[in-house]
Amino acid sequence: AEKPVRILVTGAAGQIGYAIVPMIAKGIMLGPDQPVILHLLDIEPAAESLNGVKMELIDAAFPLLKGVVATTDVVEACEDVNIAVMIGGFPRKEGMERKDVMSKNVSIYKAQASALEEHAAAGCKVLVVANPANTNALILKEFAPSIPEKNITCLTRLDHNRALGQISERLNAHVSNVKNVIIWGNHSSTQYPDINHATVTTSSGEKPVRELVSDDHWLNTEFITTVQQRGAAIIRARKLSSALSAASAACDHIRDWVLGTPKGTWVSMGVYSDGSYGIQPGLFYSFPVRCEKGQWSIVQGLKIDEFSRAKMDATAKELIEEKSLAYSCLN
Ligand code: NAX
Repeated sequence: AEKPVRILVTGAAGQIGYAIVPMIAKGIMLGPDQPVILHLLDIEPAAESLNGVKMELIDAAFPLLKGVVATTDVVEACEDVNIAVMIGGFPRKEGMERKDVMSKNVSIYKAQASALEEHAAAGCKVLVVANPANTNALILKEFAPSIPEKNITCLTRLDHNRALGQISERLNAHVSNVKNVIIWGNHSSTQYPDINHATVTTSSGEKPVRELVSDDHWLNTEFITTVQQRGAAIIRARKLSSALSAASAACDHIRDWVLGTPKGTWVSMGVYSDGSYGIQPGLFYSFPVRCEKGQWSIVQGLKIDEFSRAKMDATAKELIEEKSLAYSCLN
């Protein structure tokens, strides 16, 4: 049997945490043959609830689950982990300034970066889910200099999957036949969902989305805003933010990163910009990536028209502002 992989989930007593831990324990993240040990971290006020999650994991008798560490001690949580899914963070509460929320998250991600750097297993892969996801990933990278930047990413796969879902609904096509949408930029309402390279497999072969959805106006307006605002629409409907779809997307993100993207397919991941597509290096920005042998690489050479360029730059600009806000919280 394979050696268990140790997976850290922070914010494990929260909504997304509660949705993702059974998925991981059932093999949805790393496949049906890979045993796992879950490391669950939350903060002291949630300790009892966290222990309840551990009890339920035991009660579910998952064959792949070889152990559960539930703790409020960040060092214990990070010990020897191979994968870290960072969901814990400080939520924005009514009446709070953006800077105050940023400042709380900067201090959380600074501390957790150091714990990961000192205690995680070599080669640990990190996925930041907690908002502001791109900027939390940047802070984590800054304060864990010995973790290669290639091993730190943030989640935009939920936005990517939402874009697939909207095209699928519009065309009445199965979602698994839709591929190669792109989410560019920040996981926020400035993100740019781009379908210019997306295709749908039909009975007569692979067709561009632009050709099948002949309504360019819809693609250039309502489609984009629906994806950008989907999180808010879920909150209005559920009175709670997205959880099962976020958990599922986080599993998709890690699975594709570790096991590879299917041939001819790319996915969106927030990664450290190397300047590709004219995006300022030193930002965590969502790009189209392919993964192979546990490594992602940015898909190169896609043609970018003027419409896309403007939207890609607008979301980069927001990330530059977030970055300076985050840095101002460090002093
Ligand atoms: P919840 O408030 O239900 O859960 C968050 C949990 O984190 C709580 O149990 C809290 O006690 C814990 N926590 C707080 N500080 C912590 C710390 N320092 N260490 C460990 N745990 C800590 O939020 P939930 O709905 O689960 O969302 C979690 C995060 O995901 C939020 O920041 C949210 O904004 C973000 N999201 C990101 C998405 C993405 O696509 N990147 C989509 C979904 C989600 O909105």
